[in-house]
Amino acid sequence: MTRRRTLAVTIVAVVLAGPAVAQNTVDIFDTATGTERLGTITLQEEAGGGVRFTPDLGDILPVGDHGFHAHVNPDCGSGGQAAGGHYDPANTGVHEGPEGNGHLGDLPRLTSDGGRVTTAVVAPRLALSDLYGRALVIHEGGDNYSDSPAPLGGGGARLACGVVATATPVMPPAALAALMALLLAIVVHARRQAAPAPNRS
Ligand SMILES: [Cu+2]
Repeated sequence: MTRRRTLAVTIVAVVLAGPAVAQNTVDIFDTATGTERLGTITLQEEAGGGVRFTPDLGDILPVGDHGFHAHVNPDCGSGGQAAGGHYDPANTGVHEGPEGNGHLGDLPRLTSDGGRVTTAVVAPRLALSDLYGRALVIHEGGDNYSDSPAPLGGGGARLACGVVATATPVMPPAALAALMALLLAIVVHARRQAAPAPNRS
């Protein structure tokens, strides 16, 4: 195979493998014990912007809506209180829900029918990188996306919590292999170019 052909095949492989899709799976724990794992929430960046949260949680949440937010600190200790307040990098100081202009950490409510909680929700204003090094908190009550009549949507106690690791976005193995091959091809090409060309005088 010629060098040009190798390079072309490699580029096609990279394109076919697709862009690196950032994804992260967060273990969610009962704040009462801090150690009982209740399931997971998988985070995935949406192609058009925003982050999709796909829960896979046991029947631990009472039937109904539950406030769900990104809190500032990557710490679920002290019954979830160590997570601190809602993630609010612009210091808006207001709770307006996922579509509003308040806390960036205001996520869509999760809903439990008493069985497993598996319905995904999408927070349109977030990027996955906003969530690294934060905590996801699920509250006992619902969330009216307002500070009235109760602050922070009125969700009350912090039932469940999980820390989003500070991690590098995952690149699919196929894309990683293709990228390595491309880099190798570029290095080989550059070395051959650098070699003295015969009969050039
Ligand atoms: Cu919260």
